[in-house]
Amino acid sequence: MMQVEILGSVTEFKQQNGTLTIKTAEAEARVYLYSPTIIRINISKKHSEADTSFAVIQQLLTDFKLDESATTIEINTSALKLRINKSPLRFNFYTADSKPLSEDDERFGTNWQNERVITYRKLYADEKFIGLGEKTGNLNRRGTVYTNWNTDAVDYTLYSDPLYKTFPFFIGLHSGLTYGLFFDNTHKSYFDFGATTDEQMSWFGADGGDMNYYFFGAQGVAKIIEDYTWLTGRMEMPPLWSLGYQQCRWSYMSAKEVLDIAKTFRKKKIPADVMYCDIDYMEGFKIFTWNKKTFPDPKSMMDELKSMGFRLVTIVDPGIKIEEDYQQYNEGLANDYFAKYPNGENYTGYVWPGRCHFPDFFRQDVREWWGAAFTALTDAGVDGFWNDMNEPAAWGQNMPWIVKFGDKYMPEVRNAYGMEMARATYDGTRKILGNKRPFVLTRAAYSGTQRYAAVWTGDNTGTDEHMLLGQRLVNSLGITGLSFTGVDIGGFSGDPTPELMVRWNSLGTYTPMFRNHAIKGSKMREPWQWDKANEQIIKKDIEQRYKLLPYIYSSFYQSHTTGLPISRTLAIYKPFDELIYDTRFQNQFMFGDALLVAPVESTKTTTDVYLPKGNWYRLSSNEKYKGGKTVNVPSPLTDLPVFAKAGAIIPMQSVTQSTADSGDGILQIHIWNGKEANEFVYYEDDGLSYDYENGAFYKRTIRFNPIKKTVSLSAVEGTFSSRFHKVKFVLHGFDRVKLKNVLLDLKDGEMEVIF
Ligand code: MIG
Repeated sequence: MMQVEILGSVTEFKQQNGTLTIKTAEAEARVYLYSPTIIRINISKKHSEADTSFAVIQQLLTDFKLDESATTIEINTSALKLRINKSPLRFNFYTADSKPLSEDDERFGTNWQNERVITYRKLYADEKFIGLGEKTGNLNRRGTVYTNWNTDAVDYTLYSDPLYKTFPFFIGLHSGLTYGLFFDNTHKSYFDFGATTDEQMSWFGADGGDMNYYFFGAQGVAKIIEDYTWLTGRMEMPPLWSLGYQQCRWSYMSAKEVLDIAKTFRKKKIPADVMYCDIDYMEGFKIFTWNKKTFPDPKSMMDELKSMGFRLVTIVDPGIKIEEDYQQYNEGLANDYFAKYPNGENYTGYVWPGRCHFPDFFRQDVREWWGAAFTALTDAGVDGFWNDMNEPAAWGQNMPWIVKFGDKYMPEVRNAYGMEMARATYDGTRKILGNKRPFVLTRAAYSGTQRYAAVWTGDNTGTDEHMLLGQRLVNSLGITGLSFTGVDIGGFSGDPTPELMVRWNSLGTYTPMFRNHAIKGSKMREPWQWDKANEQIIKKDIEQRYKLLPYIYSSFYQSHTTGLPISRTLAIYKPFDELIYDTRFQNQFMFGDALLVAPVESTKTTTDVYLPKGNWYRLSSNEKYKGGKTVNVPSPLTDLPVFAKAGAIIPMQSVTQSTADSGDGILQIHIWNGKEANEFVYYEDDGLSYDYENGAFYKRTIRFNPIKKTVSLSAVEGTFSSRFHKVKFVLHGFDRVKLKNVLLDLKDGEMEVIF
């Protein structure tokens, strides 16, 4: 019979070295403070000696004050109150002025069923939940259950769970208050947001490990994301080229085909930056090899691509083919680098190359070995690395649970395997490329993966519903610290209609990673495969992406410094506005600070959009809308509904053919009329190197002041010289302005113009 143990009364407690230790007959709880808004609780029957985390990169504070009474122990910070009830041991969080944020269920709190550990929490009547990253379903997760178990979710549906990634982090919203909770546990884990409890409780737990969670008490969704990404890390500045248009396919079968596609982009003057090689560039799917027949001279292919301003991203899978003369196999075998059964035999599973062993990415020496092998690709000039199949996937899905990674069994750390592969890839290629930024893309991930890689949402399908779902996945990934995200534009499986392809590309303009990809055997997907008229619309969408790059790059800088995502669910701004959770509007998002995007099916030529309070301008027409209500707007295929917020400041440029193209040197600063002053941090650097870490950036604040009727640029910070030498102010929605399309020299000192 299952052994159930519920936390009972405190028998003793002590505070030492920043740790409050509390004992009961069942377990030991440890409480740590990370900041005034972040408290960690770790409850375990048997604490492991090494307190390690894949996700967390911050240290605890060594000192905090306790207030004790006969029945409670309290930790009070400037922002947060943790009241610990002694009998039985329960953990209840409040704001500093004692408003409940999140409380244990009095009856069950934290408990165990054998190794499984669960915490039951009180559910508030108006409580909503957002988060968990890449999860299907609605923006508001109330009333649903989810499992985290990284899975190769081939042909996933609108309801599939789990998918590829694990982010055990959610934000709760109730009574006008916000809190966050990160359950840092890589075992198979579960979240129930009040689905099964007669509206009494929410709960979360895992098949094993500790009840180890971080509680975030900051007020405001954006603040909680800032805290969560402070704890688990933020993305680096991406290579600028990875923000351009990316053309992928399973597979471009030869160097000739890759080059032909790249040439066609240039011939047709459709901007693009990135080509991809999927698994067929390899010799028999052997990682770190090139097929000698179809890719006879990778270096000269790369030279030609580079001369056209293209970069290449190549795929790598974890499975290492068992084949005698294959270097990776031999080295892995000789050095014992593969995942094993407990008797020491290497685990064998089937994937693309046939029988394979799997690197044990949990070991530092294995990660270094893997990372160093990328010279096979970088020597030719590749600087983008796509990590697929790292859930890990093997035909038939699960590896036997008795396989070991490092000193752990598969079920204990499965959810972090993909992250550790991405880490190995990132660390290795960063080292090889010297001062150049690698681009790493991964399918599986765990909290914190944003430090190493961008992610995409795997094998979606070419339907309108999947396009909308994809947007929710991207928006939700943004809540969990993953800012650099994308979906297969057009849908991986199934052939989209031309209309859907067009619409999806226009949404791609406003997706952090703009990448077109499709399954083997599907209709070709490049922009010119959809008839002349459609090609022109797609071209315009891609051009729009390139015009917006100064704004997008600055938004990535914002994410790099604050953790705020690029694509932001409206729940970040208006968490207590009921309408944003309405299933008609839940896919809408802010793209950066200034733009509201309303994804809409390809079949609809008009659509309802919810515009939050304030004034808005349709980006395509400058038509003005009063917010705080739903509006019905035209949504023809040529014009995705996108709105600039009143007062918006958006730096743009003229169309370029790639990010390697230096353009016309004119920075356009677009401003939409508004009653309130606004500012935007403009950021630029070389887009390629790590010199920005040593001050080689170009940063200035753009200010709009409607009272003084001025637009100004603060003096330049940083040592980098902008690639722009002129500035043009473009004003939208103003009745009469003096300043009209004046071209000024871009000076480093403070600049101010009156309009
Ligand atoms: O078993 O490399 O999600 O993007 O094109 C399929 C081939 C393996 C799955 C990836 C997809 C990729 C495909 N891969």
